[in-house]
Amino acid sequence: MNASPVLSPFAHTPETPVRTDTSQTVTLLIPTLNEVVGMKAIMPRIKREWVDQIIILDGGSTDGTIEWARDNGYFVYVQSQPGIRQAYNEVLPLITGDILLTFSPDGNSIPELIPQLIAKMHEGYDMVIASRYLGSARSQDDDWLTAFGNWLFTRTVNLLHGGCYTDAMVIYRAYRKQLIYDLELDQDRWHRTPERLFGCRISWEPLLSARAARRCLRITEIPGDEPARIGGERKLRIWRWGASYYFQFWRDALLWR
Ligand SMILES: Nc1nc2c(ncn2[C@@H]2O[C@H](COP(=O)(O)OP(=O)(O)OP(=O)(O)O)[C@@H](O)[C@H]2O)c(=O)[nH]1
Ligand SMILES: [Mg+2]
Repeated sequence: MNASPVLSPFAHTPETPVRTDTSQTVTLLIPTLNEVVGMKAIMPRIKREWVDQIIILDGGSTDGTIEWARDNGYFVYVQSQPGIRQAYNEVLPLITGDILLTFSPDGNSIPELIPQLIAKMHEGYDMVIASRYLGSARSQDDDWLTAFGNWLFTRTVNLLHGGCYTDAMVIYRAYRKQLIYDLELDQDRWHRTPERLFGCRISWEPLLSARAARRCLRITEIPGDEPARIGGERKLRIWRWGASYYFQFWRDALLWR
């Protein structure tokens, strides 16, 4: 029996695209920081022909992640500055795809959803999110605090920036690379103050969600369970990152055009 399709909360917006354009190329970007256990389990499930380019973006792993990836034929870029946003910025010139698909190899992202994300992008969306909370999708990685935080931040983005997200925070998503420039995600000035205030380095997915909604871009979500992390250690610094993202949401609501 076929399950009925889960409609994205964005599905009824006037911007819903209908065309299918498969000419846009795709780069799969996989950030890693000591994730060799996850890499060994997850990477064999990714078919290389699904995408046009795969980049392993490493933060200086010392557990054999880099060696394993290179031995298995993956291109690895090792960042020189700490922080995941800094890593994204460094690797930008090497990204050849029109579409960027960010993926966590720690077991949290289900590889088999990659073709669905790409197919949705080819329908003409600017961003497609693999939501952990859409329909029957669930996170097995959440504890009560991250579950509450993800709910609160997603609600905040929806209220302040006019989004319809069920998951504004997840890394597992595809978007047009051009959005990085159009939404000024690559500009240090939008991240510097919260990073200094709260003493951390943040990523840019939450700001991308807020600004894409604010600009009324063509956004949709598909349901994507989040299995538990495999091996390695959590890098997320809940309080510092949370405070930084909250700061960004409110500042954007007041200042960002
Ligand atoms: N290159 C690089 N990768 C990083 C950095 N910090 C985290 N990552 C990797 O980014 C991927 C996504 O991390 P997240 O899922 O956001 O963080 P996490 O530590 O897994 O935390 P939870 O998923 O909440 O358990 C993982 O493969 C991490 O190893 C970094 O500074 N540089
Ligand atoms: Mg993770």
